Amino acid sequence: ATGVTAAASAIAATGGRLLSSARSNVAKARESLQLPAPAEPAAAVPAGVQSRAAGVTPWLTPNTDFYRIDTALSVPEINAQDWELRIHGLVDREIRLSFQDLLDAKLIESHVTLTCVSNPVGGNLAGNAKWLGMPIRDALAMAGPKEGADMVLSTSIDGFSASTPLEVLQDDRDAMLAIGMNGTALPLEHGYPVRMVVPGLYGFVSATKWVVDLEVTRFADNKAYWTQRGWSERGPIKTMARVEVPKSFAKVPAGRVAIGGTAWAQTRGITKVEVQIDNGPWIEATLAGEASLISWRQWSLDWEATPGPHYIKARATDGLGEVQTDKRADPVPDGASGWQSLMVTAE
Ligand SMILES: Nc1nc2c(c(=O)[nH]1)N[C@H]1C(S)=C(S)[C@@H](COP(=O)(O)O)O[C@H]1N2
Ligand SMILES: [Mo]
Repeated sequence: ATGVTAAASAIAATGGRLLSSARSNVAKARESLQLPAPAEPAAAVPAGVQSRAAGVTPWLTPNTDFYRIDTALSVPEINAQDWELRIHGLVDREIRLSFQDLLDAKLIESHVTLTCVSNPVGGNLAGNAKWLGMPIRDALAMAGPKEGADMVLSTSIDGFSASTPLEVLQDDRDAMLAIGMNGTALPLEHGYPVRMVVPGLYGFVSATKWVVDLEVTRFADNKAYWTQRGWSERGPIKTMARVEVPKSFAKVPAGRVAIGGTAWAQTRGITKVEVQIDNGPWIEATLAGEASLISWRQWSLDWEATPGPHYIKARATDGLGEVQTDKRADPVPDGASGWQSLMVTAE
């Protein structure tokens, strides 16, 4: 038994060394990677997308500040030369795409806000970046999905999987096999060399990092990683208004106080944000500029604070006219809901 243990740990040690030298090579290759220009550049971002309230998160999230959520104990290290995406299942012909195939494809670029289903109301598991990639619909068209398929199960090199409705990957919403993030190759921890980005769906059902396999299948036949663990099989993003300034329990000077934050309802867009002070009437906030329906929208409101404690609530209305629900729900199984509510003291 001792011999077996020793042999096993010797293999583990060698594996560890190989892994760490490969790691630095992958990181180096990533840094020297030249991204191609998109055939379809991102729409210009209009002026004024940033909230006028000081202290609100930047409209474009820098890669280093982008939230990270995954099950990976160590970040997968994939050599772009070795990377391959297999597309199979209910398709006319199974295909394999190399990284070079992606570099040679007609790439699109788009600002998309990613959101995690685990984000509590008011939380910061959301980020907005400019992504560069190959439209997933183009890759799927090469394989030819068969009649009756309604889902694509995407799997990462480390065994995570996500179930995404096939129609969402075929419509015009810019779902992509992304290779670039804010003008650089994907950071290793955000899925290098290739990840999925699907506007409008929470990450757990769409945003597979280090993606290596797309199986065209049916919801009735396959369950993704988190669905097997009690989460929903589908995950459209819920409309959410977040208050970022002032902070909960902050002390603010009495007088004019700037309230501000970010709201999102990807694919539907945000048409209104309202703020309620001390259970008074709902007051319409000033919306910052809108870049698109698939990235978040910021807002601000000037408020005359009288001395004492105050309660602030916020809610958003989406592009379909739906007011954000006040019904509280936990993140499990398909995303938190309810209005954010905070207390501040003016003095
Ligand atoms: N391979 C892999 N991809 C993954 C996950 C994961 O655990 N493993 N988590 C998903 C979840 S839950 C989210 S919210 C997004 C987060 O992407 P980010 O870390 O780039 O922000 O990645 C998705 N893709
Ligand atoms: Mo997530």
